Amino acid sequence: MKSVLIANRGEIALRIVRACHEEGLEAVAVYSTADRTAPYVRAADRAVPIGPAPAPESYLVIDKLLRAAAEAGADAVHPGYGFLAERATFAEAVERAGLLWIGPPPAAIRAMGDKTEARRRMQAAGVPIVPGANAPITDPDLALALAREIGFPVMVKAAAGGGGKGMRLVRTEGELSGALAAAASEAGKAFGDPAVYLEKFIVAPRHVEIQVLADDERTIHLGERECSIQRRHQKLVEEAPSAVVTPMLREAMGSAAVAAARAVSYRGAGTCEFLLGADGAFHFLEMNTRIQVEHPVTELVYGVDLVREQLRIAGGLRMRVPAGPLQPRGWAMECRITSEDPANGFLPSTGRVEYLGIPGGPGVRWDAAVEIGDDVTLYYDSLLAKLIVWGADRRQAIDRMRRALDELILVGVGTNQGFHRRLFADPAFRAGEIDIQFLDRRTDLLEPAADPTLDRDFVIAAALAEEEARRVRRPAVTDGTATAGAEWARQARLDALQ
Ligand code: MV4
Repeated sequence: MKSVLIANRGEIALRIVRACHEEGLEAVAVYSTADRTAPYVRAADRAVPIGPAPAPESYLVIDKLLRAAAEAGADAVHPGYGFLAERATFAEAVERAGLLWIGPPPAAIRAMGDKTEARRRMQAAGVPIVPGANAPITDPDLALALAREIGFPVMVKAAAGGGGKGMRLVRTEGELSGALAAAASEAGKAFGDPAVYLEKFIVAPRHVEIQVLADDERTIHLGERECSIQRRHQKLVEEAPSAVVTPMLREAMGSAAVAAARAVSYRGAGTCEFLLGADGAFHFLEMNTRIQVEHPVTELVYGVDLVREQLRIAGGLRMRVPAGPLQPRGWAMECRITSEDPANGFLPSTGRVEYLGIPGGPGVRWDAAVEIGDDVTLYYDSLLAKLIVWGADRRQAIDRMRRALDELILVGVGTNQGFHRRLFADPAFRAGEIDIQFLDRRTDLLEPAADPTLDRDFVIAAALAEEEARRVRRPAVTDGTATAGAEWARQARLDALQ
């Protein structure tokens, strides 16, 4: 392996470019017209245009990606997350083209993508699953009999699902047949497969997931990530370790995740999602067969570069993780900074990043998709950046995140920065009293609040934008606005491309 085509964009594409360079590999970016001047494109050694902004005409077109790999002489493909990362057909097409697939075997992707097959395989491997059906259910009478057996409330889920689509909560017998029909119809539309099945509904659990890593010799786990702070199935904050996972529970969940990975002959990096009940019982939900957005918090507490290990494993090398039991060191937390403004009902906001003040200092990592002058559009997901901190313990990580959130200045696009500030100041969150319903209870944290720092930020931003204009060796900005500074920065990059 000498050259890696990155079939993705944004912060994860830049993350992969950096890992390639540390491994001595060439990085090939692909970009749509909307991403021509993006940071990940400039960081790559080569960049190949793959078409217009809409992802179905660029980042999701397998032929274009394979042609770009051939054109650039790449010999491997890293899919990142989202887009085509969990499409077994893409992995197979990559391998058929004679390229190395930097991901799990296509058969493992396929087995975990079918939720009832995954349940059967997990049960056979001794992985605790949520009580329920292990095959799709069509007959409402059989469904009722099963629901009575496992006890209400139950959940109807799409067999081809994941991430919350085609899911219905059923509290009473009378609601069951309607929910089966509704979920099947939604699943048919969303996944092209109307098959649904039943599970017992777990009340107010935490979402705790285990990172696994497998090479040709070993399958290991790198502990848990706590991902309960989410809204409408979009994670907003993740941390490692979890405040409620003891070393004993970590080993129990870790062993289950390793058994899950072995059961499908897994290779590379993957994640087993579990629901962790208030009683300490845990249940396998699904396995994500890709690198995840929140992988940095695991990297910081285990001292492992997960993307470099993915590259090594795909190249047939052994992972560089010491043998023997590993312990998390300290505490890491991540805030997803998105272009979703609570002041605007959490609708995706657009605009130009007029000024960006990036948090720094000890223990702070900034994995970003955007920089000053970039336009935020509605073509892709709303993730602008991940603000990640490490501290010696949870309290110090929280203090550091609050300091970093105070340093962050992002002018021009509405973001959820204010929400993160309120969350990290909240006594219940600080005490670790969270579960997947936390934000349903605490809608007060989602309310837009008058932010007294905003005016100050804007003044600072305008001044600093002028400095940015000077840094890129442009004539002095005369009107003193952030907009002008951003425009100079953007123009400087476009000029450099001529
Ligand atoms: C559940 C559940 C409770 N009981 N299954 C949501 C997304 C999909 N991956 C599975 N999901 C859930 N499955 C049973 N049997 C609650 C959820 C759930 C959830 C899970 C993880 C993180 C956030 C969540 C938010 C709402 C519901």
